[in-house]
Amino acid sequence: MLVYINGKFYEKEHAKISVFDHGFLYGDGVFEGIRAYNGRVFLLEEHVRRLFDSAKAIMLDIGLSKERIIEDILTTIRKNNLQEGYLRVIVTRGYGDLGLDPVNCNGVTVVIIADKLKIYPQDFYEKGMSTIISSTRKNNADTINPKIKSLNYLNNIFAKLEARHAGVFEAIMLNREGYVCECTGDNIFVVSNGKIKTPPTYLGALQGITRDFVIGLSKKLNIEIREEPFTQYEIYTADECFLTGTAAEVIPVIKVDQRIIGGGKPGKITKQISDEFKSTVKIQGIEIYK
Ligand code: PXG
Repeated sequence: MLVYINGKFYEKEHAKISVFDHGFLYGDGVFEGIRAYNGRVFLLEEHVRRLFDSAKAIMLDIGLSKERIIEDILTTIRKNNLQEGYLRVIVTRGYGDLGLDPVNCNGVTVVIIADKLKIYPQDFYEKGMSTIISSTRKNNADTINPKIKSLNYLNNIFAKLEARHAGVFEAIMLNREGYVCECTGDNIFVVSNGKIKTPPTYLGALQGITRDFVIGLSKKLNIEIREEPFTQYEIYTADECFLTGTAAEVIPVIKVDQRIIGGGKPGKITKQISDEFKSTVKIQGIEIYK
């Protein structure tokens, strides 16, 4: 495997960055997870746009154009001969000293990794997965805004630990007011009376690229979809629930805090969205080997 670090490629065992990198010392950086299917990179421009927005929000100058990063991402996949895979782009404030002050950093570190990632067992996609509602609340949007895809994931990791201790793989997170926001690494949707709802991101959620794509798919399929605040009650009493994410894709949820959702089976609308998603990803995206 060849890993990109600041414009050069290194074998996996030699792909290393300094322990003085502020991404490592302070989580001072941003990242993206991107997917390639069938020789195409899915929604690459959207991911790169969000990467630049996250960087701008933390006052980090990536020092490369969007076009350059897109080219470097494609080169990384080509060098690894992949048709399918998961890409991780990481940009940190770079090498500095042990002080917190970003002024002492020497520039940015840009890393691109092309690998495989499977976060949930295949079984979950067919039978649905169980989740819990975490007692860890989302970071408030006026602190580290969850819209920034930053390297500070501790909050989400607390909730993930809670999920694993409860014997499940994912946890739903609420904001301080008790509104449903998202999961540790996925956005959330509920279906009631044939209508889909997902929380508005201003409540404290990442503007998921898959989330936005699924909103578009629902409109295309003429299924009513709304961005609307709701509480855990609307999840417990929903007909269907599903999660979306670059790694997770579209995954049905059939149990939350021991409450069975719908009939305990992936719902009809979830299946419709998931099928449409699977067929679209194969034909849409920037061709890697043209
Ligand atoms: N919310 C959060 C907090 C995320 O980190 C999503 C939603 C889904 O967004 P996209 O744009 O991918 O549709 C994410 C992204 C993992 C893992 O190992 C998950 C993400 C990122 C990195 C690792 O589960 N999720």
